[in-house]
Amino acid sequence: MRLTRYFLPVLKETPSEAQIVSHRLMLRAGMIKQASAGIYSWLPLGFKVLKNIENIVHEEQQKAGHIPLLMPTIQSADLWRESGRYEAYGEEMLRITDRHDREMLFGPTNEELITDIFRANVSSYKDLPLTLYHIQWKFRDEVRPRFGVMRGREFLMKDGYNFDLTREDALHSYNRHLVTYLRTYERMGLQAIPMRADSGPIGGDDTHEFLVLADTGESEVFYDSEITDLKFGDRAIDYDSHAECQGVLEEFTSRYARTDETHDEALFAEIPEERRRSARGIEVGQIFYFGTKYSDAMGATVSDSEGNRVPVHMGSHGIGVSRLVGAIIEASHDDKGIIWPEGVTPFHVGIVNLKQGDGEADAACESLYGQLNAMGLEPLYDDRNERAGGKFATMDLIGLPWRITVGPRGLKNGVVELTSRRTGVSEELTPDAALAKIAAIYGKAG
Ligand code: 5CA
Repeated sequence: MRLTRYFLPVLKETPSEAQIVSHRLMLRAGMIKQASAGIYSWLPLGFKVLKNIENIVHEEQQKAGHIPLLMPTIQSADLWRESGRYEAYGEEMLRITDRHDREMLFGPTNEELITDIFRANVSSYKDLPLTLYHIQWKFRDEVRPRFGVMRGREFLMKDGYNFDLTREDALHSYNRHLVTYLRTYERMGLQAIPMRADSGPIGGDDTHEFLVLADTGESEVFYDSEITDLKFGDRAIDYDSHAECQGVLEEFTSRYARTDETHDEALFAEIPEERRRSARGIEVGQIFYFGTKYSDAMGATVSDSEGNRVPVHMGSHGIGVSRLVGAIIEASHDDKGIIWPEGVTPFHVGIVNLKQGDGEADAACESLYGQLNAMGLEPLYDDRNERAGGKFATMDLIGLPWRITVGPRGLKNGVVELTSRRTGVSEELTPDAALAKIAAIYGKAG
């Protein structure tokens, strides 16, 4: 993409309404625009990051055998009456009436809708296990929408639902989701710690929230510092193996880590003092096992191997897709702007032409731009007639992890400059060597 042909409305001034750094940077970098309280338009740069996050979520879910579908945003109130949640959900639910006076709602979550799909189509234990998920907009009429996309009213969520014959199988589904979540967050450059939490309006006893530690987080958390040394990494996992998934759950949840809702001072005191930590965290996901709560209420049964009708065991599992954009920025920025992890960056590399209109500089930039595109990478070429300082400031603000700077002086010696946004370290390299290095970073053939 050439910057002169893109739509990147960066702001020079720091917006006064934004209280936390991710909100400020998302507005300044032209990623979002508020449409009304807690509701945002995703401008091109923000939309690209959102899509990258969605793609990682899709890939990791499908590796575990979970099946994507798409349910609507608007749901019928009748289904929610069946589960008993229509009244119980309270003020957070946006209730709508259509022209025939039928009561509808903008879905805050989808347990009812998915259970209805299940009961209409599945009737035998032979069709289990089954996990269906989607990535869809939700609406929760939060009392205090704030911090930009972190606590929105309209927000994008991945929500997945498992259907199993037995409690044991459903707990395996729970564990399997935990593994997929660890992998998903790590691919986004995040450490998200599973913590024992409270299940709230979704219900059930088994639930973990995934928290990214950050001073601006809305949750208060307590944990054993040893937990921050754990990494899933690129180890192989057999998602069908109950023992392997259970092993990962034990590894990642056996140390003390709880949100304030379930915090237990006495247990916490048993950890050696130097390892006790209290901090703040951003909740980027939550997994639930709630057994037969919805299948009992809504009659979602299957026949077991002896022909008896039994209610299915279920759980639901959510990732805050739009919140993650803010969470990643909270975890990765400096005073100049955003620093995107390679896994989610909106463009792989920026090209800065120090002297637009100089024949050699223009030709070198065009050549780099063409070759990067040919490799299947997306460069952002700053081809504006701007001062170098302005171009650097824009690149630093929007946070591309790598920048190639091209100027007549370097070209005389046959070199360009390759700079890491994270470390600030620059190297002088031939254009070919710079391309080879970028190709290697992103796993492309140079
Ligand atoms: N049905 C279950 C799981 S599918 C569910 O709704 N879980 S949840 O309530 O925990 O939401 C899942 C994730 O969505 C949360 O962990 C959080 O990351 C994100 N989320 C929840 N509310 C908001 C909000 N108001 N703004 C942005 N993200 C949110």
